[in-house]
Amino acid sequence: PASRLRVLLDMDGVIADFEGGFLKKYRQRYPNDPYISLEERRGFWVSTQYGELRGDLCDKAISIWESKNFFMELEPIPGSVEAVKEMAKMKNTDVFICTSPIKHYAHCPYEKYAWVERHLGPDFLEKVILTRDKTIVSGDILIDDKPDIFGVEPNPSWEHILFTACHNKHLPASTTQRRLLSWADDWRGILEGKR
Ligand code: DGP
Repeated sequence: PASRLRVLLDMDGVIADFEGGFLKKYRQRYPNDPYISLEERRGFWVSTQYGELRGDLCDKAISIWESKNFFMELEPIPGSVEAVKEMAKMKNTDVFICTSPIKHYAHCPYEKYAWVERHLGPDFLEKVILTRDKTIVSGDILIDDKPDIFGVEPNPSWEHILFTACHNKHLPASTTQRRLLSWADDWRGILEGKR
């Protein structure tokens, strides 16, 4: 009997638009401060690049995603909701949302569940994995926009598929890391290739 394919999906940058939501709220809250357009984003950590722009902007950036309703009000990444729902209905396929909450826990974990319920439906609440270490979660594929995913397990079971985002699109093509360019790209082909 065919064994099941287990797909782990990152949330921020893959299903929910963290970068777009951040920039919009940052500009609203700090209209007189400089900002980094999505075209100019480099590196996974938003606060690092803002801190390089001007020292005080690191804490201002952090204040945005630590605010109530930041995670709740993120827009879906185009095509993500349709793709995740279709994927979850595929035969012999188990889909989990594997996301790292920020350490400021006042709002983020609650709002991530609320976002999943709102956009994907209550059944998906069964599929949420909150962890700061994705290497200890087993799966066949992890679709994630973070280029370097490390933790206590040196040999994770999943293949990391790099989801293209504003901050990683300029990284040189890797011979070891495959990419999913967007939800319009061939995610079905990637899944079929792992069965
Ligand atoms: P994940 O996408 O699951 O690896 O979670 C990473 C989280 O960190 C996500 O909510 C985005 C957020 N993030 C982005 N830039 C920064 C940063 O500079 N500092 C912190 N603390 N979190 C950041």
